[in-house]
Formats: sequence, C-alpha cells, structure tokens
Amino acid sequence: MSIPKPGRVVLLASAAAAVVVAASVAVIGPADAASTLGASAAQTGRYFGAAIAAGKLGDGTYTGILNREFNSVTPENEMKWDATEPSQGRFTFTNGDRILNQGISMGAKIRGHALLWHQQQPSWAQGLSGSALRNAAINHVTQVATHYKGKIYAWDVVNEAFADGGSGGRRDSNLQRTGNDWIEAAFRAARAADPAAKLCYNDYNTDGVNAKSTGVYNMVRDFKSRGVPIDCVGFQSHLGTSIPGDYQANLQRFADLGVEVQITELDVAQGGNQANVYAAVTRACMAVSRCGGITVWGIRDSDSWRTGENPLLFDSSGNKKAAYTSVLNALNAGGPTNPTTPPTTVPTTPPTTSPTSNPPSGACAASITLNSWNGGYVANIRVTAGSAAVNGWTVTVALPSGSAVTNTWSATNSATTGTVSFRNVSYNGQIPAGGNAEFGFQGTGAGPTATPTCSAG
Ligand code: 9MR
Repeated sequence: MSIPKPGRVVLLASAAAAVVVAASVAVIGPADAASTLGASAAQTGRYFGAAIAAGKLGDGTYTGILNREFNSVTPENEMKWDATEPSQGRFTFTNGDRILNQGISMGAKIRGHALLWHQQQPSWAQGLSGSALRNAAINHVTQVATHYKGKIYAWDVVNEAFADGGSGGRRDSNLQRTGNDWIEAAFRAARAADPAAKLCYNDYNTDGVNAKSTGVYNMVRDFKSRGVPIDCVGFQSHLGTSIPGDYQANLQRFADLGVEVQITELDVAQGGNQANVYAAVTRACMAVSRCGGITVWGIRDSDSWRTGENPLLFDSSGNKKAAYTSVLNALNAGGPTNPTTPPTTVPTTPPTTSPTSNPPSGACAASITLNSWNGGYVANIRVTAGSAAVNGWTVTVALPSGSAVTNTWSATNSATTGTVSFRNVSYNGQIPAGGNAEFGFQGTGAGPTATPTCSAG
C-alpha cells in the first residue's frame, strides 16, 4: 500500500469534517486533477494504455495523441505468433520491436500480446498437431519471451482458450488437442524465460459473472493452488451499449484469488450510452485495488477493428469525444491505490560463476508431478541443476506395465514403454547452477510411481 502524496489528498472544505480518507485511498481534488489519461491513472498507481499498430507510427496525429495521453502500449498484432515466427524457428521481431521502442521512448509500460492463441497462428503451426505442435508452441513461448525479457510489464501468455456458451469449458483448438495442460505448460515456459513479466490469461465475454468467466476463475484458482505461475487476468471488454451489472463484482472475485486484473481491450459501441459505459468500466477498475489498469483497443475511431461502430475515445480526426471526458473524470475521482506487485513466484537465482566456453556438466536431479485420471495421466518433470551448471541432461522414467507415452513436450523420448529416457531439446539443455528446466509428457494407463533419475552431460 502506498500513501498518496499529501498534495493529492484534497478534502473539500464543506465536507472535510465528515470525511475520513483511508491512507490507501487517493482522493483527487479539482486542483490536482491530471489532464491526460495516463497521468490521471498514474495518480492511483494504475496505467491507461492503448493498442497500437506499427504501421501507424508515422501518422503525426496518431503519435501526438499516443505520446500525450497514454502510459502503456499493447501491440495490436505485432507480437502475435504469425508475426513473430512466420516460418518455424525463424523469428522476426522488427515490428514488435518498433512497438517496444515506441513504448520505451514514452516511458510507458508494454503489455505483450499474445504468446499463444488459436487465431493468427502461422500456417506451419496450423498444420501441426500432437507433440510436434506442443513442442513448437512451448518453443515459441520461450523464444519470444526471451527476446523481450525484462522489457514487458505483462504478457498475455494465453489468449481466448475458453469456449463461448454455457459449458464453462475449454474451446476446441489444435492447441487444446495437445492436452489440457497446454496452458500451464505455456505459463511455466513464460515464467522460466522472463521471470519479471507478469503472466496473464486474457479472454472476452468474461466481463460479468457467467459460465465462461467462471470456467476461467476455476482455472486460475486451480493454478494458484498448485503453484502454476499466473499473475493476472485480462478482461477484454469489447462491449456493446451496456456493461454487465456485476462487472465490478466479477473483477473483484478474480482479484480475491490474488491475481491482478486488467481491462485489456476496451471498446464500447457508439450510442447514447457510450460515455456512461466507459465511465462505469473505469469506476469499476478504480474501485478494485488490484485492478492494474485499462487499455483501449485503438486510439481513434478510424483505428478500430470495429469498423463503423466508432467505439473509441477519439473521433477519426483525433478530437476528444464525450467518452474521453467521462473516463478522465472517473480516473480523477480517485480510488484505492493499486499495490503494484511483482510476479508472485519469481525463482531465486543463486549467484553463478560465469560459464566457461565449454563448461563441464554438473549433477542434476528430477522431480515429477502427476495429474492422473482413469486411463491416463500428464507428468510434469522438473530438472534441477546442482551447484554446477548442467550442459545437457537425460531423465529416465520407469513406466508401469500397460503405460505408454503418447505425447512429449520440451524433451524427446527414446521409447514409449518400459524404461524411457527423455533428452533435453535445444532450448532447455543448459541449466545454470541451482536453476531448473521443465518438460512433460502425456501417457495412457497408470503414471510412474518411482522418482525419475537424472544424468547430466
Ligand atoms: O485488432 C486486431 C485486428 O487488427 C486483427 O485483424 C485481429 C485478428 O484476429 O485481431 C484483432 O485483435 C484481437 C485481439 O488480438 C484479441 N482479442 C480480440 C481482438 C479483436 O478481434
């Protein structure tokens, strides 16, 4: 909790005697009201961001508004899978880096969007399935998060993985068909690659309490209980002409799980209510201390993906709309200060001696976590280096009779039954002293009961 600067807490004279202001609540009086969205949000420790497009950064009206108003940016398309890995293993970061550098030049937070999604996959990935797809997906997460390591405030690690309608379950997709644990595998890989970034799950039609948002809620609760790294949940909030009545309550129930909540892609259909809906969304975020900030999905109406709906805060000429003023006023009305928390499970990195050009390999150990059901299981294995760095590893697992490996990720297996050796892949073979790497596999029958063994080198 941070205490607002004295100058920020202004009690109007007539009300001063009756009002008690808690130390963590910033009440912003007219004299201190900020005049831009970003500065206003910053008064309570929040950000106000926009999705931006690299192709528009040469438009002076666009960048003028961007530089003036916003203190967070999200690449609208430039960090997606099709943009960053157009052919397998060949990464292109040119446009993603343009967004990054624009954000850095503004002193803005940068939200990474999105590491894995069933849409905007490169065609080579669309053609993969099973372990080939799982390995490619985890490698993608690792490579992209590593490229942007230390620069990203929050990553949308997985986007839109839940089904619409009343099931509350996962959406069918090629990624989902690699095994239900693909989401946690992605989060673990992202954490390993960039421990400082907050890791978010992001979705739409989860803006009120409903079957879909409850499905996400249950996943987050499960992740928190099992120590799967997750720090934030994004609520896209592509809204029509109204806001769900339980919008704030929905944010709060997620916040109560111990994750930050963020409004990630806000836009609202133009209509009589547009300014009111925008204000209500802003007030809801301001009322939830763990709501870290709001991102609108574009700057001017002409920049929006919702062609013809005029859903943004600036008109096509760049003029402020009524919705802009209503958002600014709601930000300036203050609220509980956001406790900006770092990612929750940052692994501690012990001091390491700098590696020699061809380091000798130390010892390693392996531990296994099993998630079993009748007839099958998923095994996640953590390989931990001892007091010396490991340069390549092999983990050996004894499978009970009747068990067979059907799918492996982040390792390659020597066999599918009996005593199976799992060898590191190119990106996770080197483990610093005291560090760890993870891989997993799915199997039929009963899972292994003995502790796996690890040999380094
Ligand atoms: O705004 C994005 C648009 O330019 C792309 O063509 C589209 C491709 O699917 O993605 C849009 O952004 C989406 C975001 O990445 C995820 N949530 C829904 C957004 C609007 O479709």
